[in-house]
Amino acid sequence: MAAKKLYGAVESQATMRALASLLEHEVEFQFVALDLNAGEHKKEPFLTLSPLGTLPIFQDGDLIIFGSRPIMRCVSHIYLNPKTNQVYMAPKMQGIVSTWIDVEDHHFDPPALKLISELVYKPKNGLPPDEMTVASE
Ligand SMILES: N[C@@H](CCC(=O)N[C@@H](CS)C(=O)NCC(=O)O)C(=O)O
Repeated sequence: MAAKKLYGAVESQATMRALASLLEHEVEFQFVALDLNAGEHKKEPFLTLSPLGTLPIFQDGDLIIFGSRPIMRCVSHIYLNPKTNQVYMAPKMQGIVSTWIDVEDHHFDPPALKLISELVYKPKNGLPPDEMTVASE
């Protein structure tokens, strides 16, 4: 069994972010698919790995990281790949990168997720989008 594991769900966009980073850095790992609908991620042993009960979770030996952005940052530092050139070594540049990762996480992602839900998933399931929500985002 691989020492490195990504626990996630194929329908989770946060899992896809972590997956993209691992693949981009050519890391060998085992993908462990959890059943979100069955609430597998809210039960042990996963709750110990991810106390907020969210996916994805990355396990690399004794290192456990939850949250797609922390996983991406960790992967890009541990498995530094000169080809992808994603890591700034200069502390000032790291500060700037942290700022914009935070902005994306808190200001771009939440409205984007609402729009995806209204404009992609609802129509896919035969439901009309909520025009008020779409307009407000
Ligand atoms: N900011 C977190 C969000 C994690 C998150 O909310 N993941 C969703 C799947 S995309 C999840 O675990 N949902 C199940 C739940 O919250 O019960 C990240 O990027 O990893």
